[in-house]
Amino acid sequence: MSEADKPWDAVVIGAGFAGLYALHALRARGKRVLVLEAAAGVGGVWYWNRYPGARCDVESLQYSYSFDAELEQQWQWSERYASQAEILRYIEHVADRFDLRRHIRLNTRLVCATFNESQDGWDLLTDDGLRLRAQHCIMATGALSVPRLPAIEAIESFEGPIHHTGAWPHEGVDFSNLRVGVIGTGSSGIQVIPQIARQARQLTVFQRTANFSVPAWNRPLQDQEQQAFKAAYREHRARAREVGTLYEFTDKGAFEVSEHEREQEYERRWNKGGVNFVHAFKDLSTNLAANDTIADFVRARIRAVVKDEQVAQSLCPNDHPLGTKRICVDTGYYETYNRPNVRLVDLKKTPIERFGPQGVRVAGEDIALDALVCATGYDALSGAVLAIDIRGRGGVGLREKWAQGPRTLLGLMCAGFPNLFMITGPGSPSVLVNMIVGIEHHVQWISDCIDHLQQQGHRTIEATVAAQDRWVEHVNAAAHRTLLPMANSWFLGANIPGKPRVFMPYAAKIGVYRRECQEVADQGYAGFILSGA
Ligand code: N01
Repeated sequence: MSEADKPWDAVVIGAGFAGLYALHALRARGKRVLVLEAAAGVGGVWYWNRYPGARCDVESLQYSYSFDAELEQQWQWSERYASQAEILRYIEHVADRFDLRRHIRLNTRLVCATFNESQDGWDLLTDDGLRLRAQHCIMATGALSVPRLPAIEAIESFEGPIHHTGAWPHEGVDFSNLRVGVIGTGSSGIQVIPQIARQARQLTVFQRTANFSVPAWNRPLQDQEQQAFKAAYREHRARAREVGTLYEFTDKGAFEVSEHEREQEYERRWNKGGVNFVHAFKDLSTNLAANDTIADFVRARIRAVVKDEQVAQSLCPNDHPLGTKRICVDTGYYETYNRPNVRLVDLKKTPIERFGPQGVRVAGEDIALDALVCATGYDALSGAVLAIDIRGRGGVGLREKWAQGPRTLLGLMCAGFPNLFMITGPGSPSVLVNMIVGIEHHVQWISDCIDHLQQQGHRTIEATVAAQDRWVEHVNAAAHRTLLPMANSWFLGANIPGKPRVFMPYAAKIGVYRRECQEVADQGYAGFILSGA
């Protein structure tokens, strides 16, 4: 067999933060690795999400790789929260700096992966007919990478352009002088709405569920603060491996302080900005009465900003506790509704009846639109993996195995699918923590595991059904100790009609989870079968 025909030690699917680091880490350990990426460039979600206002709500100094001390010292972030363009520049820099591009095949979508039982490896087929064999297949496909358009009556008959925030045209979109509709008020909608409002002649926002949003107070990073943070990077990174993101955590419950102190604390955090706000008291995510106090604070803020009382009322979330849907972070979101060219349509009161060529009909009124923006989210967490026809032992499909919701061991592997790893898969903390912290942990665990298999002369590793069942129960129990399952969120698959409702991320501190993963490895991969000398 020529070198070219040799199976890859690993084929990684996706060239976002996860795929790039997996390539780097495995290659550094002497493995033959190839990355397949459907897009024409690296970057994953940061390649696709080019909508105006797109930026990360984890502070830039934390939302970055920790694996290379020189990289983290040398890269200069310009703002407290990095824009999509800056994050993409960083990812491209990483791809060049570590010479990753020569092992990335762009414009290549994996369509089918079949476990070959006689070879103990994966046979892969791409959309352009390329066939590959890999001993290990690593899904770095992202938690929020399958955009979802809304299923609204006759939407296809609309004659204007329809843009999804998660697949934004690279050349940008000029909304000047247009009548624009935006459907969706999650993190993407809340970021894009103020930007479009500044350009469009008329903006109509179609809101199904009001979300809680806190101000970002984004600003340029001062050299001094950047240097100070970088001087303590090792300590910061170590702490992030325990807690995910470096928020100000507290041991105090919301009712252990007076009402006045509680309000002052909310006020202080609101004025600092960002997701830190939701960590004001330790019981806000577990005690509904405590949660009501912070939710009331935000509702009062909305009423104070939005001048039209009815609009303010519609913007006040009232059907889920704060934080049970991903909290949004905004710049001037609520203020946007005071603009004369912005209108809110509350779909709870007046649902969309149907689209037509020129716009949309709502409660008997035709609203003319020149362009439509769908900030309608993703088939989250399991969607990207299930988009590939994956067949494990006996030709059984993953879609069949996950028909009642995703089942994994540690969010890393799935029984019946040997040597198939997922980075930040369902059943791991994934989207509940700083994604890059979760990604780096998984890549290291997977790399150690593959090394271990090779050193011990094993060809396969596979989760046992019993261990997987225990893990699924454990993940479910962790979610139910919190208020998280109370919202119809994408964490639960509730945004996709017909998707089984299972709380997918593991709601434990990442430090706890890391120790659980380490214990499994230390016990010779307890709960997994290692076989095939
Ligand atoms: O998507 P979403 P997103 N008719 O699913 C509405 C990350 N992110 O792209 O709530 C009308 O949250 C839907 O309504 P409802 C972050 O983790 C981060 O905004 O289902 N409306 C909802 O309002 C985030 O959580 C950043 O009732 C419809 C919206 O569309 C995740 O990505 C920035 C509808 C979808 O909200 C996803 O955020 C952006 C319909 N048929 C994203 N279907 C930052 O770091 C859906 N909706 C800042």
